[in-house]
Amino acid sequence: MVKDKILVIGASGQIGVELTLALRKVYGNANVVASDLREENDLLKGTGPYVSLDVMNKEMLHVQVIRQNITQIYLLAAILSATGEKNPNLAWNLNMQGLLNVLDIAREEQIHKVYWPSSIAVFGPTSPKINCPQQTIIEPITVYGISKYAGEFWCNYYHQRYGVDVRSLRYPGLISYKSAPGGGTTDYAIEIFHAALEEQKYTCFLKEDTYLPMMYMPDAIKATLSLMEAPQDQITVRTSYNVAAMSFSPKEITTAIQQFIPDFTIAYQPDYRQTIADSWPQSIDDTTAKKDWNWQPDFNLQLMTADMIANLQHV
Ligand code: NAD
Ligand code: AKB
Repeated sequence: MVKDKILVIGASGQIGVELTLALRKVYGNANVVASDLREENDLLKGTGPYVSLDVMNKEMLHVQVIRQNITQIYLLAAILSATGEKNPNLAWNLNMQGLLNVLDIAREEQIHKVYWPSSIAVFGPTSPKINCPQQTIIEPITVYGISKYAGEFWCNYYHQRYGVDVRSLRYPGLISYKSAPGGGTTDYAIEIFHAALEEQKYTCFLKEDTYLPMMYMPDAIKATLSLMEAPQDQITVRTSYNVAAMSFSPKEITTAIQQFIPDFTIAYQPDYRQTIADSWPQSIDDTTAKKDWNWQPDFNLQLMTADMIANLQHV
């Protein structure tokens, strides 16, 4: 049996750091090559191989895939929703061309599996707000959402036409304490913890009653590994799976944090990100993921808040 060798692209980012460490636990440190445009994240240093790589440089990417005998690729390099609205062309180019480069190389080199995340940002103002279904009206209004929607259909195309085993999840906003978020609309749900612990006050860029789907990073890692380990015949969605864990507003997370930090206060100063948040669903229906590969989250708002505060207090 051929031993799997994994390339993680965008490994120094919010998800990349934790996913690389989790993959190294499963596949062995030497078998998971971390790569990024920026320098190696401190948490990855000394835990396994690292290469500097630009996913836009297809030739360089191809060379690395051959040189390192790569059999699986996890593509995490992207520009997220808030940064994407500031530079739509850059976001479109990276989010699309990066994916097409990976899919082409996967086809040519017969890579066993590819992972590429989509987002709840594929949905737009005309999608159902509550328990947004797997298949529904999808009319995104951000360049990030448009790139995710197009990307989902490229994944489906490469699977149908060339047999590439590419799998995907529509992550909600991800909350983590290990690595910093990278320019999303849901970043407030991470900033709020740092501000609560450091200054006991926070000014939120979304309104108090803005509900969004969210997930704690350990659940996101669990979902990713479960999806990638599932037998091929259990994967019925080749665009991207809805996954859900919790949904809350800035007001609700403030109340949850006040259980631990009673003096914590919040103020609201909504900016351009409010329009983005208002275009997304408030909650997600993930019945198909539950049915196909037994998806089940472990963390709700209360458990996530307790774990975030406990871990950040020890940093
Ligand atoms: P991030 O911005 O924290 O990390 C992305 C990484 O990609 C960065 O380290 C960056 O240096 C790297 N990168 C950028 N351009 C590159 C290039 N040309 N070549 C190689 N590397 C490059 O993002 P993240 O939050 O870790 O998101 C990872 C993926 O998950 C993205 O596709 C994102 O859309 C998706 N996602 C994230 C969230 C979330 O809440 N974090 C939610 C839904 C979907
Ligand atoms: C963002 O806010 O852009 C991301 C996402 C939900 O895709 N966190």
